[in-house]
Amino acid sequence: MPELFVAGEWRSALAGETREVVNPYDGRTFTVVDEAGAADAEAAVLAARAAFDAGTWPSTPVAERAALLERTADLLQRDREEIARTETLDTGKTLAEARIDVDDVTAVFRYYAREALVEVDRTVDTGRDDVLSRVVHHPVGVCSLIAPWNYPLLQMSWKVAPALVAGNAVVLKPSEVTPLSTVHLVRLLAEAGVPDGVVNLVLGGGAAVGPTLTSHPAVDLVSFTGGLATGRGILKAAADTVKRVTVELGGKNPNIVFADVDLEVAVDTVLTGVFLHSGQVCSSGTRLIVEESIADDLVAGVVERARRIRFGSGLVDGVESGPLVSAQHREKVEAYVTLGLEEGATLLTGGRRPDDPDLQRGFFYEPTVFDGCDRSMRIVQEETFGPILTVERFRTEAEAVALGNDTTYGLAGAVQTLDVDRGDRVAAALKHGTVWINDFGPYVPQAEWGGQRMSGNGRELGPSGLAEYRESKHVWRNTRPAAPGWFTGS
Ligand code: TXE
Repeated sequence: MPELFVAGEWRSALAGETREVVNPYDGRTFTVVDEAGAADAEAAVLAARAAFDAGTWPSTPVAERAALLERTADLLQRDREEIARTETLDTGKTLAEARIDVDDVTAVFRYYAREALVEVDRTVDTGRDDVLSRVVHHPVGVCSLIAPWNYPLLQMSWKVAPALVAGNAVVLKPSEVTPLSTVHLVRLLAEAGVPDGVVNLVLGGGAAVGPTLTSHPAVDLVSFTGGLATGRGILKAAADTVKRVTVELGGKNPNIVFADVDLEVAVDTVLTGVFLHSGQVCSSGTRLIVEESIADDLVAGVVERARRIRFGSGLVDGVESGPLVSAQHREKVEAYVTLGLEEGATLLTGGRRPDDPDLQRGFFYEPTVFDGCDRSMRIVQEETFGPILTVERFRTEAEAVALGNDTTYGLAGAVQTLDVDRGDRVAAALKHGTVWINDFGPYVPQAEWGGQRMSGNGRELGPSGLAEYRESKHVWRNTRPAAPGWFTGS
């Protein structure tokens, strides 16, 4: 069955092109998918435009649109194992993580099914008894939803669930590296009864289909999650037609640890924060900022645990970490390790591919810890998106906060301390879109997610994540029309 979905029809690419999808565990091609080009992207955009302008979806009662999300959530759970397996094959993550992803995606669909029913239209008191004034909301229109490869289905769900329930028509563009779970999702949306043209899917390289999705005049909104350089290009591409744009561009996230913590808990929190999914997480806790008096002990604990992380196929029980997503991405991570060494950081562990003969075909990389880092280093400032922890030390709370904010990014950060007041003070001072106190990583669909500064614009999740997909309109009704009488001509 072909994998592009346009105007309610599964199609092959117009130019007949295909792409091999590689399993990062063994470097083997495990399936081939259709590869869209610019003409397919244009067809998808026009199908969405037609569905939005002439179709019934934008005016369908919100309760019916919410019901479609609920049905999709049920179908996601029906196919949970199959989708999780697909995600593991495609990304290399463990099946346990992939199952959690499917459950989180389901929760996002259910959350927006409920949240959409919350009344946001309102009556305005103008101070005049001859006027009825209301602020009402409409869907924005045609939305291009562009997702990355680290959480393919999860990040797409943060976009597609609110976009649909708000009444928009969408074009989905998953990463060319990990397209399969999104194909499955679109099949489920079709099965759940989404009208033709309301959901369209193009697979393909960003350079080939991206410009159409981000600059076509028929597109009203672009929501993008991915790298900073690509995000900048998208903001420019969307500027000519002044589209609404939301971008989530990753981070360089500090994990600040004070000396009063329980050391074992802190070691585990730091380890999970940075090495989960091999650090391929936009909110990964890649920057350890630790109080000097416990730094040696904490770092020694992290190094010891990092060396024991069990690698392998994500499909095998007991495996704790998979490979990096692609050969190309591993090269990027390796280049950062080389840079770290050149910059004078001290390599405590990792910094290499594992020796295990069973792992040689895949894109594995050992968890890496660099001590002796400082904020002038690029390894401390730039997003490596790999299993690399840098260690900086501090003496005072003010110094810790200054270090935590010394980044051009602002996606997430954390503070570990048993002093409640200090936890609150540091959380208040950190300029990041999410701050965890005594934790690292959790999120819920009800709470906004997004970046400050160069981590991006706009928010996903929570009520704000729905508001992105709604236009507001002020409707002023004069109930006793009378001549304004402004110009008398005399
Ligand atoms: O991402 P890209 P890449 C970071 C991470 C990583 C770097 C590059 O540091 O090493 O970004 O990763 C589509 N118009 N993050 O190259 O290119 C592309 O096809 C429209 C952070 O894989 O940003 C894919 O669907 N779309 C991050 C999506 O953009 C374009 C998650 C993301 O790809 C396009 C992943 C274009 N011109 C990587 N070019 C996070 N914030 O979580 C590409 N795309």
